[in-house]
Amino acid sequence: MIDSQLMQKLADLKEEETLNLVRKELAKGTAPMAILETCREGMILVGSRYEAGEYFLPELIMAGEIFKQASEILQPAFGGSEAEGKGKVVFGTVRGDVHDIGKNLVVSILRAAGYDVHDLGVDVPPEQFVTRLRETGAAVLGLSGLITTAYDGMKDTIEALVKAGLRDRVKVMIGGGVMDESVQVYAGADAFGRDPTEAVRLCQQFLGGN
Ligand code: B12
Repeated sequence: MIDSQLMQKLADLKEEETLNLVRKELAKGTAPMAILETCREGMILVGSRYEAGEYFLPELIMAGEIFKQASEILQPAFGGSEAEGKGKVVFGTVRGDVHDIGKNLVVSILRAAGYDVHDLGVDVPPEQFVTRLRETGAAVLGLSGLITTAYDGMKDTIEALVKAGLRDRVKVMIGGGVMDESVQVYAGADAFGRDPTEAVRLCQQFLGGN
């Protein structure tokens, strides 16, 4: 059982205590993905406090910093080796959205699982995805988004793929805080994934291999 304090300490922005709890859980042998999930729940609590007017932008930034440090502590535990040649994936946060903590996590876990990931960063315009898909010949596109305006960023990106004649050879998966199956349908994506494990499973499904 993960110490329930972890989620709470992160939500309360107690940096040192949060990071110590992460180290303690790792030392106890708790699965890194479970620790990560508990941290993510802490971030959701931060979001609720922001919505309720208890937290403001500086608190969101602080929470982001703590989460980043926690994931750096967890990173080596995800193991794996890079560029095992399981296939190419282009990834990015869509236009209008600058959230990248979740995206970065998914990217590093996909790399650890052996995929060659081309990360385009945040606020990526549709044309940039098209260009990189052409250059790399990647057969999978991962789109991340955390704000509701990202729904259209995703839709526009997929429409750009259609216009460029790439849609038939590129599978598109979406994810991020506010995304779900209904956005998948709205944007015209092939799949929605809730977390990095699902991203890996989808890549296996799209590209074959284990
Ligand atoms: C930290 C944070 C910020 C930081 C981001 C720092 C950074 N470098 O990313 C800063 C301070 C910059 C920020 C800015 C803003 N934010 Co903000 N932010 C958050 C917060 C608290 C946490 C997000 C986070 O990192 N979560 C942790 C990660 C690990 O989770 P995740 O991103 O969901 O990713 C996981 C999965 O979703 C999945 N996943 C992610 N991507 C993908 C992709 C694929 C393909 C797959 C399969 C899976 C997958 O795997 C990840 C790991 O498990 C959320 C609250 C929340 N509930 O999410 C608000 C939140 C997202 N922000 C919000 C808002 C409103 C804003 C601002 C507009 C605020 C403002 N007034 O300026 C700006 C946006 C500016 C912009 N244009 O983008 C709202 C969005 C509301 C909405 N419905 O649109 C939220 C929900 C807060 C709230 N409850 O009101 N924010």
